[in-house]
Amino acid sequence: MKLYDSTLAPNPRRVRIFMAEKGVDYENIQIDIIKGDNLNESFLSINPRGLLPTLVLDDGTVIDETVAICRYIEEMHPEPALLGTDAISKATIEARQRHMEFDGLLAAADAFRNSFPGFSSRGLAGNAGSVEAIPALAERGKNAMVRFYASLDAALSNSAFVAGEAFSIADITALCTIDFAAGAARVPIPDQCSNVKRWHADVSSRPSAEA
Ligand SMILES: N[C@@H](CCC(=O)N[C@@H](CS)C(=O)NCC(=O)O)C(=O)O
Repeated sequence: MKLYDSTLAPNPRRVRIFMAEKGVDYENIQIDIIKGDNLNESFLSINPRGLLPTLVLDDGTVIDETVAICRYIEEMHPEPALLGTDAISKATIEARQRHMEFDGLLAAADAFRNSFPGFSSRGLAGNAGSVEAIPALAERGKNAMVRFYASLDAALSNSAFVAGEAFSIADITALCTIDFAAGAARVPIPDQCSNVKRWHADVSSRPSAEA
C-alpha cells in the first residue's frame, strides 16, 4: 500500500506513528503541501479533497481521513491495540482522541494557517479554492492552545497517558498536535505544564516518534 504523506504536516504524522507502533510497512510518497502539490491534478485524481494523509491499498481502494486509515490498520494489525480493547477503553480512547483533535489540533491549525504568509489565500486546507486567511483566527487558535495545554496538564496529573494507563491513538494525536503547535504555530508547552512536559518527554522517547 501507498501512503501519500507530508513530513511538514501533523495529520500524516499521526498515521506514520500509528504504522510505526504496529511495525507496518508501506510505500511513502511525499507531497509538498507548501508548494501546493496536493492541489495538482495528479493528486486530486487520487483524492479530490486534496488532503493528506491518503492511503491507497494494493487493490486501488483509497482511504482518506487519519482516523479512518488508523481504523483500517488496527483491523488488519490488531497488535498492539491503539484504539482500545473493550467497550469502555474503546469509548474512552475515542472521546480523548476527539478532545485532542477538536480542542488542540484544530486550534494549532488555525494558529498556523492564518498567520503563515504562504497560506494567505489558502485559509482552508485542501481543495477549497481561494480563501483568505483571517488573522483573528490565528490569535484565537493560540489562545485556544493555551487552554488546551492547561486542560491536558490537569488530565495528565493522574494518568500516565492521555486516555488512561495505556498508550493509544489519543497520545499520537496529542503528540503531533503539540509538536506542530510548538514548531509551526509557535505555541510551545507553557513552563508551568509540568505534567504535559513529563508525558511529552515520555512519548517522544518512543521509537515511533521519529516517524
Ligand atoms: N480531517 C482530515 C484533515 C486532513 C488535513 O487537513 N490535512 C492537511 C495536512 S495536516 C492537508 O492535507 N493540508 C493541505 C493544505 O493545506 O492544502 C484528516 O484527519 O485526515
